[in-house]
Amino acid sequence: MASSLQSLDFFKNSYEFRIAQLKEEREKGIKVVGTFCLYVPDEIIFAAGADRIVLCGGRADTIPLAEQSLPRNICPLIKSSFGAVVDACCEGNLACAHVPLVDVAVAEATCDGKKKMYEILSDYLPTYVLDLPQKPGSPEALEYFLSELRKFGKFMEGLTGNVVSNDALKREIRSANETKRLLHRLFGLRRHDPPPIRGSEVLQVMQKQFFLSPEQFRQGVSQLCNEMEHVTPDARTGPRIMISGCPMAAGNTKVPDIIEEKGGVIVVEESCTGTRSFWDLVDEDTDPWTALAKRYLEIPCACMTPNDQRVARIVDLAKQYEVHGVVYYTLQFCHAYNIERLRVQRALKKEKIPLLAIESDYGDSDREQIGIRIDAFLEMIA
Ligand code: BJ8
Repeated sequence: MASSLQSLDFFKNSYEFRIAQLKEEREKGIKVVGTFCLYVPDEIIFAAGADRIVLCGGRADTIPLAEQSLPRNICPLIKSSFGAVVDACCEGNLACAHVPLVDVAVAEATCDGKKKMYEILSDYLPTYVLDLPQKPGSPEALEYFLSELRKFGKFMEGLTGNVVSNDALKREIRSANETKRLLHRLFGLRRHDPPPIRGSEVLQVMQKQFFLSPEQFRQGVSQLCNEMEHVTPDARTGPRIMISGCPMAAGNTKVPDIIEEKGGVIVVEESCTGTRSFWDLVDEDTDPWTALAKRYLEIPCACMTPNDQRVARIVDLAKQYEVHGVVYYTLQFCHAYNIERLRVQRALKKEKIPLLAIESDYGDSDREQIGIRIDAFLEMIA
């Protein structure tokens, strides 16, 4: 489906210029960090004078190579991310052009699959693992995470030779908050009925959030918002849908595509390629390290326990965006999001908001079956 929003071309055509920019930076000696997760603060990376690029895999074609080393029955995001690195390092096929540009991968201790994959990844790529408290609400968690962030700051100083000063950190916090405010503007426009942009289009934008530089990303989002404020939206009359669950890394658009093909109108995503990345801002008026630690511990990721804030956020978003139903999306073998579904489902049931659970991988073999289930769901909630 061709979009009427011209500003989306900026994101579609951004790949080559961003890769060229990173190559140039490396030639000048600027270090580039690869990341896999929202818990790794960009603010610290940029404050150290480095750049960053996302390494999360959303493509199916890197999975067979990964399965030569990893079990088949683990999450496709883990396999795809790993396969892209191995491919680039060993086969020279460069399935992921990001990998050769990266000096170090900064990973994070989230789910078991990722943690164990990172151990093997370090055979191919220098890998630093940021530890995370698993009970973010406990009194000791903030202190521990603060010490982890400071350690990471020291690591970045060693990598780049630059000091991570409080001033630089505050500057990067303000910059990241500016991006978050812009995304609030974009998502605010989606509350309209009908919304001026499709969910699959927003996903393409959000997949570029940790690929482009902050300035480039803001430029694109700002142009897009300006255009959205003036276009007459295409008539979209189907049920308003929220997607909630696992992130959809670049290359993975299957479920939103099917929802829209079937006539659903996606108005918001509660995921790391949706609201989770930008909903909460970092306090700009306090010690920057503490402010970062507090904000990052608030990320409502299912790897944490308990994760009440996610359940509350989903209900709140469902009301704010006046959704008729929630498609709960789990990547195959992601136990954290899969198990947490029950609590989400119960909370939504109290509000009389129906939920459809979809568990899928990066293959196409279940497309038809997912289509049938989504069709039935949309019919039920229409
Ligand atoms: S903050 S959601 S990006 S950990 S890899 S947990 S899908 S089994 S990606 Fe994530 Fe950070 Fe949390 Fe977001 Fe499940 Fe797969 Fe693990 Fe995954």
